[in-house]
Amino acid sequence: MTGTGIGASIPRKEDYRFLTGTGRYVDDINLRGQAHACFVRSPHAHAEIKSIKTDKAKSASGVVAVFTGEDLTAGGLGPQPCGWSVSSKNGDPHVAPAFPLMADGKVRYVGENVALVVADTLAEAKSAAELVEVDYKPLSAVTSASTALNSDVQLHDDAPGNLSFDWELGDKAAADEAIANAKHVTKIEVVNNRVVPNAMEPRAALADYNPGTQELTLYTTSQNPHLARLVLTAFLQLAPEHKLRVVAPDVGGGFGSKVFIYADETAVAWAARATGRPIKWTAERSESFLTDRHGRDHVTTAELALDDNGKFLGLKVNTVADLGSYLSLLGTAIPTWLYGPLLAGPYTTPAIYCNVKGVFTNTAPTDAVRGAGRPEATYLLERIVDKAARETGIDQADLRKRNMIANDAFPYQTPVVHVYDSGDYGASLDKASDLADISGISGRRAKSEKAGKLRGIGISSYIEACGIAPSAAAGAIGGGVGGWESAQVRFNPTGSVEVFTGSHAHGQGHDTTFAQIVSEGLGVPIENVEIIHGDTQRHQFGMGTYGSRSLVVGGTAIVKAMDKIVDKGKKIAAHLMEAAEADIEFDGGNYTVVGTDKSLNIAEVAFAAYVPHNYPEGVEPGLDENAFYDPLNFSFPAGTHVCEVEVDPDTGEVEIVNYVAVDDFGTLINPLIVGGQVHGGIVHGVGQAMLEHTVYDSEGQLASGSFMDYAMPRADNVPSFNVDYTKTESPMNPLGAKGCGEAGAIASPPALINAIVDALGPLGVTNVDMPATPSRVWQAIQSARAAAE
Ligand code: MCN
Repeated sequence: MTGTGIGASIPRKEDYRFLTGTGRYVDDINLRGQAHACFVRSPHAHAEIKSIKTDKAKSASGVVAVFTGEDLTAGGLGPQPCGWSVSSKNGDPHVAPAFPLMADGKVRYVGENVALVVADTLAEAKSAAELVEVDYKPLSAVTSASTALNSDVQLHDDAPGNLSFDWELGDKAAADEAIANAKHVTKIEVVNNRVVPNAMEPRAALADYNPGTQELTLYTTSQNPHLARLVLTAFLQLAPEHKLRVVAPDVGGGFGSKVFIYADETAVAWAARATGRPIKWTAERSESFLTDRHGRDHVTTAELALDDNGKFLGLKVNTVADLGSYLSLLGTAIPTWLYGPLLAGPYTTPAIYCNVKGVFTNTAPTDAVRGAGRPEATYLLERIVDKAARETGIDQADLRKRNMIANDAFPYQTPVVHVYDSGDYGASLDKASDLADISGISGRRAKSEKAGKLRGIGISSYIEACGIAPSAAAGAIGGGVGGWESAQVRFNPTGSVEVFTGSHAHGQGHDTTFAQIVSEGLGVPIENVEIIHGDTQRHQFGMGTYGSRSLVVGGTAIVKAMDKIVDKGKKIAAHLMEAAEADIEFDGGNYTVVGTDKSLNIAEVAFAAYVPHNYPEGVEPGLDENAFYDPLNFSFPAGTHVCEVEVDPDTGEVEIVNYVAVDDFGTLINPLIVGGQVHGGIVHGVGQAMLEHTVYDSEGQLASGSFMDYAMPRADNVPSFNVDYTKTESPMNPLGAKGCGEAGAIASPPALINAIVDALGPLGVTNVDMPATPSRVWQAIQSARAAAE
């Protein structure tokens, strides 16, 4: 398509400011008289705090104030909430120990907040932080969830065995029966490694209190400023909702880690009011490593039952999920409701059972990181399906195809909650297989062998649930908030349009794609459309951005508001053209009297709405409409990714030589942006699968707490991707769209690991855990060779 409407691959409007250094991030904002904050953080993973002495720090040069947890509690601030209730299989609610804003007599992970120092300059705040004297009594720590379940180390008195919940989903008896009667059962144990989200811009806060109006403004790096305000006011008692303004201006990436409002930002906001000074805090990279919410960290065993035709009969999954030291906002939801219901994948497996134990350890709390639960489900499923193909001797693509849900089976009810909206899973698999030339792999393998290398190819057919979430569904399974989104579409008198959305863009290109939707829907030039978000004072309420929801939920809210604008405009146009409303058609920005050449542009109608000298009786002036949209279902993007690797058996080095992604995101608003999201997602997953290794040592120190120790993927770790699409429109939203922001991160880890296992298969290797670093791959090769001797 040409032009700027839906389907046009236009460059991002926002790139001008990002590429010219004129973006406005929290740290770019400076207020008169601002002071600076530095946190004193626990150096111990587990310790009692016997005393905290702040006198020396308080009298240090430039210090404005020093606060501890006692001050915050005395100031009325509550503990940090967990926003999702999960029940154990015996019906007990999950155990939710208090998560204080600052350590309360005990610290439970390295980096936990112990005190806050505020000073005139950052250097003074840092120096004074060194003078805060904390007397710790170190305790033993436990940093692995499986160990924690049977450890003498107890993190919380109210969580015996460090267990928060023992959750289940599905039909255990049916899965057991399928396994008992199967022709073949494939068993697997997989580790889904812990990852640190590492957004380009670290978390930051700048808080400003106006004693005249009692208004507190918090500029912060949030993916959902309205939700932050809700948590700060409803749960943390920071301020009344109408007296707190949260602004998330340009935000340099989040990847899930900025969904939550953290203790640091909360403490800074409270301290600004307590001291009467604006206070700024920007996390340093090592603080981010220690204190941003981490993701994944599952150990799972599973069994897949197959009949003699390779049909999946049942799947049984047991997962131990590391929750970290405390329950984060969505910490209970990610390894349960965002994981278990995805275990059907694109397949017809009739009996599925999943058990998840959520466990506390002396590590940073875990929560949503790009994909959040869905990468873990997909990784397990696509690894076990691949293993089953090897064990049964059925071709990997063929085994998947035999088990895929048929095209005419939609809406499709899985045995684990979800009803899939639409899809053609076989089409993506076929297209990806062709593009990756799977059938030609033996020739390429032979060539690699001649060069002393091993070559392998891996498939990952995924499905994911995005567009979180239908409010009733979220409420029914323990969610604390609704999943709707809101929009306001406002015509200005001169014909430009301002669109306010509760979604928040921090790299996803909403300024462009949302403007494309509005430009097409209202027939207004795209340069006359402004997308406004990220400020609780400018837009009434919204649920923010996560779970690839912004287009399918937020975009639909915009469509609904536009519908109201068009309808109201029709009344005005009918009056101005002296015609019946029923005879007016709206198309391409023009209201026309059917069958005549009488026509008015929507900009003329907008002007009349604000200068209503000649105006229909009973119609309000103005052209400004609001809509709230609550989705009826999730949307279910799906696809197949194929990865081809070459492994150097002497060094264990893996090179990704080809990567094909075929995704179904329904209608694409902007294929250029979607392609970018797919690229970013794949690299995110490749990082987890090949490089990113979060290591806590036995004392609970984060041994991989910097970019020197934690390898993020770089451009030379990936090839040029071959990205393509299939299309089944989602019937769940008027755009027919499905979300795309997480798909790459969900699909790519199993594609890569399956490719490595395929390459090493001839040596007898059946498993390589993520991250498949050269040393791990080399070791797997050595062990296989030793076993073969
Ligand atoms: N889009 C489209 N056509 C579709 C689907 C989406 O044109 N069929 C466009 C959308 O209009 C939007 C973009 O693609 O401009 C992503 O849309 P969507 O899938 O709705 O995802 P969200 O906008 O809700 O973004 C959230 C998602 C998540 S959950 C994470 S994590 C993530 C991601 O997006 N974090 C990101 N992508 C990121 N990209 C950047 N640069 N930075 C992050 O932190």
